Amino acid sequence: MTANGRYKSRAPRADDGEEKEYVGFATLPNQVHRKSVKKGFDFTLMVAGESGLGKSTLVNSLFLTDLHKDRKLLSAEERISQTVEITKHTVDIEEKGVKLRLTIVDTPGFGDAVNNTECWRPVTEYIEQQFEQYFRDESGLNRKNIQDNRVHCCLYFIPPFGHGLRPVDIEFMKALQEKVNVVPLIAKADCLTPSEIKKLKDQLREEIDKCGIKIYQFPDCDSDEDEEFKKQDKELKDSTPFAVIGSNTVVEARGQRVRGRIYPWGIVEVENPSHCDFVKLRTMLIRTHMHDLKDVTSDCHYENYRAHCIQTMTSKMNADKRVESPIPILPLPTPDVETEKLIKMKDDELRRMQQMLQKMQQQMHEQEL
Ligand SMILES: Nc1nc2c(ncn2[C@@H]2O[C@H](COP(=O)(O)OP(=O)(O)O)[C@@H](O)[C@H]2O)c(=O)[nH]1
Ligand SMILES: [Mg+2]
Repeated sequence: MTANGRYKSRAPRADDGEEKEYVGFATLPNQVHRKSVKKGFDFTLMVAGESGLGKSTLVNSLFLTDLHKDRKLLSAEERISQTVEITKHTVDIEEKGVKLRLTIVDTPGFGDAVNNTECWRPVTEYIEQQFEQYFRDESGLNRKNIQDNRVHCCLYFIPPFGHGLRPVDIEFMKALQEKVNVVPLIAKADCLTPSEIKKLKDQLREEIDKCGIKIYQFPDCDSDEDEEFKKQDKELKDSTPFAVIGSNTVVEARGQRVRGRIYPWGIVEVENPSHCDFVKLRTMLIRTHMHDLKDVTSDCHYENYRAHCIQTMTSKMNADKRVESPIPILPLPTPDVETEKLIKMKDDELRRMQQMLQKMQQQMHEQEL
């Protein structure tokens, strides 16, 4: 655990030689308690941004699996009618005896619709639904076996063509920032030269700061860490927002088979650190910061949601109490079946909420002791 209370683990040295064959989450046990190893890990990664920026391609490249092979192609009409349709793919992967249940939440993206006002809403709603489900499960009876579907990280894709953030990017990230760890990325970095990438990164960092967008902050490095680790950490922080390239094709480069894109003038390699920050992103997500991303999700984003829920429930109950009238009410006409059903549902809901609240208060009380 670091001084600021967040766990971390070490990224492998460049000479580990594992990068090619493994995704790399076998190092996860270093990040968390060994007890979790048997149970496995849940991690949910979301991608968001304009359509066509390479989101689906990148997640495929990240986890060496074709998550979208079953995807059916939509006709032009279907695509126009759908503004944002969220799809969820779960893969169970096992590496060196370590199980990872990885969920990718792909948002086909905005930009297809003429009007992009509030295009972020389905995405934030999705995130909140997962919180809601978790909140219900947590207050239920089977608290030991909760499946954690909360979104731990959202990669937000920024187009490489513009000159910085567009109003829609600012709005989108701001809508997400209190609910999820936002990691901005420069998409399709092969469209830019190294100096253009540097310029765009500087500009984006400045704009993110100026607009008050709260992106995921890498935890501080402890002062007693060795120099090599500090260097690695600084490099990671200096590379943000990561410039990435995705590809689903394996090509031959320098006598090796690698993921890349072939152009008339040469090959762009996804996993070549001098071509883009793909490896840095994958290392960050899987090897070094997965646990911190989960921690921040649970301790900040979910806690905010939970506190808000409890507050709403308390005020609703107080309001209901006040409405109870001391004056005897005249007998009402017999309600029809539908109305009776509705009243019963409302009653049940209220009872559930009261039970939940009591349980929460008891838990809070226990924690305080
Ligand atoms: N030049 C370039 N093209 C890419 C990259 N990643 C994906 N593409 C291409 O961009 C198109 C859209 O990709 P897709 O992953 O479906 O984008 P999505 O709509 O954001 O999910 C496809 O033709 C991809 O081959 C990249 O890094 N660079
Ligand atoms: Mg897509």
